[in-house]
Amino acid sequence: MTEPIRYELIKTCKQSGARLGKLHTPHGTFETPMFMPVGTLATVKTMSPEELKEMGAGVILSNTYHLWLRPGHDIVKEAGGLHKFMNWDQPILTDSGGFQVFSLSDLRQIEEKGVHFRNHLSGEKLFLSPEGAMDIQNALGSDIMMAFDECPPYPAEYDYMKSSVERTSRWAERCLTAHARKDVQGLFGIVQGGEYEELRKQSAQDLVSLDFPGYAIGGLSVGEPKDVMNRVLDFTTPHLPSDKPRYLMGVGSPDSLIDGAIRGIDMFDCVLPTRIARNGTLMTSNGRLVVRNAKYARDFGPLDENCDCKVCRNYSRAYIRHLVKANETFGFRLTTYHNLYFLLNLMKQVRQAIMDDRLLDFKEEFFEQYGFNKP
Ligand code: PRF
Ligand code: ZN
Repeated sequence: MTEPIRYELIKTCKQSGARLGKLHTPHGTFETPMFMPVGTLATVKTMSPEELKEMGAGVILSNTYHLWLRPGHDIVKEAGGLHKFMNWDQPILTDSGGFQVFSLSDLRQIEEKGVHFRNHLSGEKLFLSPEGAMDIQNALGSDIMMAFDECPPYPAEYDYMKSSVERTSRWAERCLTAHARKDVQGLFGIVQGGEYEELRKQSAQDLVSLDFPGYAIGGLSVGEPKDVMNRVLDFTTPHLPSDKPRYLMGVGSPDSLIDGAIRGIDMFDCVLPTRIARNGTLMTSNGRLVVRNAKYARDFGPLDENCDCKVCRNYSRAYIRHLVKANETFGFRLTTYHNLYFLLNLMKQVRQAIMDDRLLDFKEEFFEQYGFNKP
């Protein structure tokens, strides 16, 4: 049987240790490190698949939990799978629903078998298990499926975290057993363990012994300080095999993308660029810009003078400010397009810096201009 997912390591940055690679999937190949735009409900909010391709998005993420609730994975399957349903013929990764159950629903109750919780829309009682999450993702037909895990809050007690990690490992094994389309969909394991070195090591070793085609690092970007996240990455990645991709879940701020790449991360996703775009906040080479601000009312320059995206080439801050303030849909399309382009372009620069063995220098330059080095 040929493996549906194959990671190709191209080179390691001599200055930082970051990895330049390619991930081959049944719907094509993308370069890594890569940022994956989030299309929760089978759409990257306000963007068409054509626009996503045009801006260089090579892979998108969607969500098991949301598509299960609406329109229902049976309907997506009947359409011919998620790629056909949404007219996106490139790679798709689906998150398992584990994290969404914990972040969106209330009244959840965790058992060995799975999680009982209430639908965040209707209040209806639901149950999701490792087997259920595999069944839904098999129906969606994503290229990369994620194991059903528990993402405990930060901070969590050591003893709770230990039992949670052990359960997440047992769930990962059940996911592998339940996964019914191993020839056409890859399944990634998710390392948990919070801030505890011993538990991260245990979690990584448990999952690596199950031999997944890729590994995610979950349970980060849940409110911990940045140096905690960097430290966890530093002591976790050495336990992951270098011939498999590593995916840092739910991380999308420019500084964390660079810090993650430096620590050997290959894939990232986050709602941040698309979510802040819809309230008028832009990522620019000079830091965040809140375009609703009165000082932009007569600013006829581009959102970012260093950006060559079609928004920055054609529309002004004053115009976009007007649209966003008037709640015009087109304004949100423009801000979303620019923010996604900005992060995809940042990752392109990161890949080039790895190629040139200068990612630490690039970080210094980028942080300086973005304003992270300011007191
Ligand atoms: N697990 C899953 N999805 C996730 C996370 C996780 O821990 C996170 C953590 N920030 C984001 N998305 N399944
Ligand atoms: Zn732009």
